[in-house]
Amino acid sequence: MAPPNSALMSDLVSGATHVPSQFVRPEHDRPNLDQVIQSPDMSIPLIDLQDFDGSRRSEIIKQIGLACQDYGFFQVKNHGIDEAVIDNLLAVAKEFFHLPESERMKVYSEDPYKTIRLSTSFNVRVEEVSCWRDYLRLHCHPLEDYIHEWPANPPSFREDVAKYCKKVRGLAVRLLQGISESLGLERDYINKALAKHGQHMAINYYPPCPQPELTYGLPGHTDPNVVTLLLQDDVGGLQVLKGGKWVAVKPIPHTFIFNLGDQMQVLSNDRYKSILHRAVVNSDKERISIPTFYCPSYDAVIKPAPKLVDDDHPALYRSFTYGEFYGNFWDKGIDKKSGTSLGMFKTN
Ligand SMILES: O=C(O)CCC(=O)C(=O)O
Repeated sequence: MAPPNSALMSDLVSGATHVPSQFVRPEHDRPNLDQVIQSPDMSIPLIDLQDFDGSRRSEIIKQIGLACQDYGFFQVKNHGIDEAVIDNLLAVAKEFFHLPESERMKVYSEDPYKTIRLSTSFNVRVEEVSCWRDYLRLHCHPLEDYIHEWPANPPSFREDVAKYCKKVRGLAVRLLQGISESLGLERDYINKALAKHGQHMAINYYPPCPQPELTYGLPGHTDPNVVTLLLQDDVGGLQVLKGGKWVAVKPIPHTFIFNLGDQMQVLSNDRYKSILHRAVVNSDKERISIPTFYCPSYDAVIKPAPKLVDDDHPALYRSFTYGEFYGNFWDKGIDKKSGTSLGMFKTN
């Protein structure tokens, strides 16, 4: 075992045969893994983006609209991002988490407002039970403002991550156009509502866990941003709440999982919802997942799209800046969230 003063959970629990008490969830808040729906037929829709910018656009927009309405989650294939870009990112991410502790700790911080930081759990400053996760969080847009802060080790880290970030940003912008159209809004309505845009990435590292039924990689939460594009390796662990039941999302290589965040719920005036999801761990294998949180810039004013507000559909949220929302999200901590963090922004 590593010395008990290791800040990162992967160092603290290395070689552990039991889950240390700070990671054990109270009995009413455990994953109940035997009740999770594992059937691929019950999982989230898989949308083929082939010819999205051509002959299949209206068909795909219909599929996106249905998936947003019924699930808040979907997967995409034929998205146009090269497999090598994805494989290189997953490889360099794993390499980073296998560096010696002293090397990784160079970017450690518990301050959620830092634009680059390696940390552990969710927000160690406010939570009572820890999550079985370490994570590296990077701001990625505009790239030239942040890339110099990123780890210089592994040597290809900056190049591999930057290539991926640029491609994923392109995909996010295209999908946001599709979502705008699915809501009957102008194609660029949502992209314009995000002002200068923000893009954050987390590289989540979940080591194997001797007692996965006692803890979470991440407990149920919604994402604070507008949309998330999640890349996961081949291990699996993401579960999505559907009809009151947790449904496992089996990894499909080189696809992305796309989910709506709290800002989309506001912009769409609740036509689309931000859905609870969680990450569970397993006893055999380490797991990497890499969400890209696509977001408004902090100064963007978020409110329901005027076209989606009328006498029958009054505005359900007041206007607020994303900066106001985001500070509240981190300060609350993930355990205290029941559903979204949107309560204080509702009109009644
Ligand atoms: O690891 C996963 O599959 C989910 C990650 C996630 O929900 C997050 O980082 O917010």
